[in-house]
Amino acid sequence: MPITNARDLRAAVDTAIAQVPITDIHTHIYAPGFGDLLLWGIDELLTYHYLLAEVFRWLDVSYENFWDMSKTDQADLIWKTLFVERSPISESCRGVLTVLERLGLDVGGRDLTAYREFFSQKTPEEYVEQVFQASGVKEVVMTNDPFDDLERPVWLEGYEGDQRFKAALRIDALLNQWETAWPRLKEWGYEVTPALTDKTFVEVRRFLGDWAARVGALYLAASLPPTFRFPEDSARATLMKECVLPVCGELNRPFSMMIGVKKLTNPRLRLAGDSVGKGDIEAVEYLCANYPQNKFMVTMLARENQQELCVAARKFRNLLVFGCWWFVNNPSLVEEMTRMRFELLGLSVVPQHSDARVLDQLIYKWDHAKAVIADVLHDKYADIVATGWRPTEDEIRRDVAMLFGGNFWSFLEKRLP
Ligand code: FIX
Ligand code: ZN
Repeated sequence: MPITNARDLRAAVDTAIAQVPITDIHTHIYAPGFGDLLLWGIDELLTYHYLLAEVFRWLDVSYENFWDMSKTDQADLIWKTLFVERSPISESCRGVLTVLERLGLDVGGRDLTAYREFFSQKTPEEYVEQVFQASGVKEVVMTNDPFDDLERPVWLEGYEGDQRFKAALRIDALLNQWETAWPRLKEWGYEVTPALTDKTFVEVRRFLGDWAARVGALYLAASLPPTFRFPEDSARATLMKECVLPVCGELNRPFSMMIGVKKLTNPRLRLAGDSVGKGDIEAVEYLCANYPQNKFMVTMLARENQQELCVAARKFRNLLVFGCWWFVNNPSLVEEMTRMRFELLGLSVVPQHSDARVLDQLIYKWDHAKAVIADVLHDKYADIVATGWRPTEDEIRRDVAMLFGGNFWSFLEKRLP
């Protein structure tokens, strides 16, 4: 039925977004089969690196003393500092409260012991089900790094897979630290040398092919600094040109570039020590223009890059813009970016990914994102309804399914002439 009034339009958009099964295309959570690599529960939520960055603004304990504390003690200190002694208004603090509220816990009671008691009753397997149910997530894409010494053995010891947890091959170490990566490839039986010879290229391609097959990678991915340039006379650009792009082309898999992170600006904050810088859109445009058969998924960390990224995607059909990453994953910026993307790219975008590091975060990252996307999408429909266009509920459900998974899957299947 064509929708003819504002109330029905709002209801149709909200219902479609509330019911859509989500494909979360980039996370750092693991399937239960990875054991302790799957982080969940209140202490993991409270010691999330976003909150670490915020708590240190108030703390005068030394970094070293903080890191020497147990996770429970760290969580206690963060709860006291950010939730009890001050109102938890930041997006990351609000996220913890959204999770507790959605799990039916007494948020107003502020009883950390009671929250811990609740989680102590759960098993990882049952909790994965509960969180996927509560967040509306159907499947997530993990971040799988063969250079990670805790993760690699799980794959080599025959991890059997889990339909809810897809894989993506993460190759930051290969591209950004070749000087320390090549000895490891050698150790694993690949005949590489520090010099980027043809033989080394063949072996690096073999390494990528082996691991892409082993994990069943949906795409290959790397985070890149603001200084990332292509073309460039560097190991990174050369390895991308000679190895990553050919392998991605062969497998018809996208290469995902997460551009704009300055690693360890404050190394004493560890994972919380990274910061942002404006990236170079020309590198993205050059890659899309000169490798038309390759597919690129791009998200950029700096607010200042967002408009030019949308415009680049208007030029190149082999470019999929996705997610409001990390420091732009705040309601005010998600709204700004989503509105701009819908206005410049229509529905041909993946508006969000969760980047969840703790399983429970799927609940708040998607709750918060869906609320903003629903508002923006509603406004866009309302604008066309005002012209006399009459969308139907099925059409709105179709559009929403594209945004929360369909665009990603069809981009994966896409073969470029
Ligand atoms: O490079 C990435 O995938 C980033 O998302 C992470 O490194 C970062 O630590 C993070 O968790 C951001 O949300
Ligand atoms: Zn990430």
